[in-house]
Amino acid sequence: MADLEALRSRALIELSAAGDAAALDAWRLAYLGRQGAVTRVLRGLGELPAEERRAVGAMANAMRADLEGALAQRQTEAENAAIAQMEAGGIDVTLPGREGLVGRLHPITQTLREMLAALGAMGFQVAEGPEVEWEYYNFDALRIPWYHPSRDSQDTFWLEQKPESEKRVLLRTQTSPNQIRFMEKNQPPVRVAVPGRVYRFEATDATHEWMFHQVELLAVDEGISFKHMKGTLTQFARALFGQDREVRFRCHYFPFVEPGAEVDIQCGLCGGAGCRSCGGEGWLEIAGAGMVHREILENVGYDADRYTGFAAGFGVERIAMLRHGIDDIRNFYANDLRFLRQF
Ligand code: YSA
Repeated sequence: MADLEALRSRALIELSAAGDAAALDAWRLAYLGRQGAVTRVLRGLGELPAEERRAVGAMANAMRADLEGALAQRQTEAENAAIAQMEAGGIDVTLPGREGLVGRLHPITQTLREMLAALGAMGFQVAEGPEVEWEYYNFDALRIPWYHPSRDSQDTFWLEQKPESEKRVLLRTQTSPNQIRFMEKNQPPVRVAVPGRVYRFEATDATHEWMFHQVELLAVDEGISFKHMKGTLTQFARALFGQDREVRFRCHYFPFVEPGAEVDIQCGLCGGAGCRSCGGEGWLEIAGAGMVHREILENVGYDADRYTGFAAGFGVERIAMLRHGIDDIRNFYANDLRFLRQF
């Protein structure tokens, strides 16, 4: 019993010296833990003669209860001291904690991925091409020579070059140069989708940005006709907008296709009746498309008597706007978290 008394006073002295949570926990393990000194005494009670066991047992149990109480009190004191120290250092511990910021995919990245997933399911592989492009691939190889009026519709960011350089470099105005790049390196059959940023030196408004994204589609094989193009593009549009949405094709001129078309989707807000969002038209343009011009197939070395193909270029921002009911394209790149957090 004298040993117990000595153990108790040693434990209390050490407890009063333990100043922080870590030291208090070490003390708890040393005395009250499974291998702690007090626990060992209690476990050894069975070895004592019966007449001593009762008195020593009562004393040891009382000691354990006292030490547990003393520990709880010291823990509260240590916590209060830690809080006081933080407050003295200018930290207000009553403020609610800060919520961690969780990142998310930009709505254009989300839309782009959904478009590529739908195209992947239809058998298109994905390829990429450079944003800084030769004038040749962006224009000339697509039958748009320097004097061609359709260059005007794609005002261009030209890159500064040394005066002696003969070949001019630009920021691509469309993803169509990748039709040429892909066909130069691959033989038919071709089914490829090329996503990417494009740049046009034009004033921005609710539906026009100077930097936006396109997804280019190209399919070349034996026997491909306009009906394959209509079927594929209609199925793709319905995968994005729902099976009930009407898709229409309007004649349009692009120098690198013959015949060419623009692809419209029925306005989801008015169902085709005409409203503010579709400019009263009832339809919204989502892509340019057409049958790849024979000369283009020949220039990349394909046998144009054997192979035919179709191509299309979709505007990703316009598709994201239609899917989410967004009325101004500039929202995507204003970096306003209130807008971006909605997706
Ligand atoms: C046409 C025929 C093909 O066989 C293949 C592709 C094409 C598309 C062609 N290369 C092209 O760029 N046509 S386009 O100038 O009409 O743009 C295609 C789509 O990009 C448009 O339907 C529109 O959705 C989007 N777009 C065009 N200018 C934009 C824009 N999106 C945002 N801001 C702009 N300034």
